[in-house]
Amino acid sequence: MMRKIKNIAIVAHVDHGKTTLVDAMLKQAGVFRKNQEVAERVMDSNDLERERGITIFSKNAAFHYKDVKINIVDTPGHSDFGGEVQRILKMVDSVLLLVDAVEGPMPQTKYVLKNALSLGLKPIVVINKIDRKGSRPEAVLDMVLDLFIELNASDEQLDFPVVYASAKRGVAMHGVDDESRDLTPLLDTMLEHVPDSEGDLEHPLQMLVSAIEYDNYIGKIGTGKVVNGAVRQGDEVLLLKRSGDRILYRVSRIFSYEGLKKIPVEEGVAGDIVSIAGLETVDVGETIADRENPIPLPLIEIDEPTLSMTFMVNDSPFAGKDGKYVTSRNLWDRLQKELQTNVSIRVERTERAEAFTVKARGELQLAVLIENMRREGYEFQVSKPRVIYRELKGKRTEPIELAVIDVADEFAGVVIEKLGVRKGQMVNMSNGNDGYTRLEFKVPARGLIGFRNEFMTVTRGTGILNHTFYEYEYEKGEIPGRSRGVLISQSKCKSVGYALFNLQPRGELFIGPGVDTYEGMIVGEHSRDNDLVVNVAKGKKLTNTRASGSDEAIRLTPPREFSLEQAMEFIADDELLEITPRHIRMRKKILNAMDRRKAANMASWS
Ligand SMILES: Nc1nc2c(ncn2[C@@H]2O[C@H](COP(=O)(O)OP(=O)(O)OP(=O)(O)O)[C@@H](O)[C@H]2O)c(=O)[nH]1
Ligand SMILES: [Mg+2]
Repeated sequence: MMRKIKNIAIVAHVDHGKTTLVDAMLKQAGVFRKNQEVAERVMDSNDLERERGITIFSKNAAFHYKDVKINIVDTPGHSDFGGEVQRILKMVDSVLLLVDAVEGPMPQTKYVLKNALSLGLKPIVVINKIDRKGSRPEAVLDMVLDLFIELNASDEQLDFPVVYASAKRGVAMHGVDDESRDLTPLLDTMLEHVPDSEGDLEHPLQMLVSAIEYDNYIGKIGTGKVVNGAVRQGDEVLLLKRSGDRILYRVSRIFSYEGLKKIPVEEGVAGDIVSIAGLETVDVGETIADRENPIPLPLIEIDEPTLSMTFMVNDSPFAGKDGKYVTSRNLWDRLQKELQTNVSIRVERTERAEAFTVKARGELQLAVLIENMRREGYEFQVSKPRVIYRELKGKRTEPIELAVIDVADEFAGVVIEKLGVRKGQMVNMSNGNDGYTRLEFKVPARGLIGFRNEFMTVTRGTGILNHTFYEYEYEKGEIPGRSRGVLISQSKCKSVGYALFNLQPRGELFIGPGVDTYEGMIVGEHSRDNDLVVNVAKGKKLTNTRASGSDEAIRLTPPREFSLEQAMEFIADDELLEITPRHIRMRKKILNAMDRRKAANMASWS
């Protein structure tokens, strides 16, 4: 007899507890051996995921509950990866919509719910983190209901089951005040409400590829749901490409999911989620079909990128000091390799042989690529990210984001003012709990680049800013860039504490003593709006041979540190980020001060 299968994705805003809930399910379903050491958030297995504490790639797992095989897909909550969630939804029969019992629905909750509803899925709502201080499950449930209504849910969809949970404690219940020791109420709700994944076994094979990965030994692997029919190892199948091409391949391996593992199997049958190797050119959204009777499934649309950045060979005076891969050929090949598995980015050549354009859905997506590359030993430079404009009826349109902001009441005014300058339009304002105000804005993506630093300053680090792509609209007019200039090193030298001390009144420094700098390298932010060239090595008259930087007499303010994303947002159009395995430096595009002045003059004449 065929086993029943149910395919479910967990979707939510970032950090609402998806991966933690999958942990708890797998544990309680007996996927791990007794006493086995299991890392927290075991599905976040990638290095960057563990460091950042967020999910970047969606992942499959499977467990058995009361004779049903449940394929569960953990998805990323950050808005840059929304496109991935959109694709994953095509391989499941229902979703668990998680909502944080304190925060309530957030921009990405809306995005994933909108997509799930439009595919006709009937979500199960899970109000999570009810153990948190400030938890307000009833109010949050009301907000979720409003969201369903706003998104035009059908009557059937509106009639959603609700489960309350603490993923962290591994408990779930039907009523907020019910006693519970485990996730049984949630699992039972899943069995009852998620339709069985059925397909027609007699029908010719149709499998929709929703995700791809690359394995060094077996090559490209496509993962997705077998919608109809069956596929066996060694079968010849037709790959129906997005381009319309049809290519014959032999299936070399098939895997099904058990726990966290991919298990080699002889065949994949209708209803199950499987991974298939042997189709060298397989891509997301394409159909793997029967060779005699190929019938394509509807293609999966892929969101167009909204942000672009130039990646170029490192030509700073320190080029080649720590990188293993430094040539334009290395850079191009690595970017091409990225395209193999990352469907939402684009890579283009530019008129310069050593520079390439990389387009993506957001800054985090670009930052993840950059971070991975520097870990692999690449050295290169990138420009400030720019939004991608589009034409509509002969006029320019630009990407608009929907931003949701939670701030203490006293900061609401200044945040509204700052976003006004950035052409933000307030669409909603409401009082949350505990003296917090929630503000909702439609704001050009262009206006948000670089805003986070400022936002953190004006809210003294207490504000929460979330945003997600909303739509393209006609261009909103000029938005001012960085309001201050930078401090620039005048020559190749090692910084000296005494010199830095004397520079402190000029602005905020980004380096401490003993740092190698070069002419044109940015070492701080000027307190005025113009750039200033400074000498970071000007020592006191050396009367004895005291080591630089160890002067006890001077007190240096700790330098401002930047994360990669902060640095990407900070730089201006005439500046670059130099990325090496060991350093991230900011620099002027034109390193020499005289040359910069000449270039500026030329620009003002033309
Ligand atoms: N108090 C409390 N904390 C929770 C609960 N569930 C998750 N968390 C915490 O919330 C944080 C985020 O949890 P994750 O499971 O990584 O959230 P996620 O939805 O997978 O996040 P992304 O994949 O990045 O979108 C972690 O610090 C968890 O420990 C819960 O039920 N109660
Ligand atoms: Mg996660």
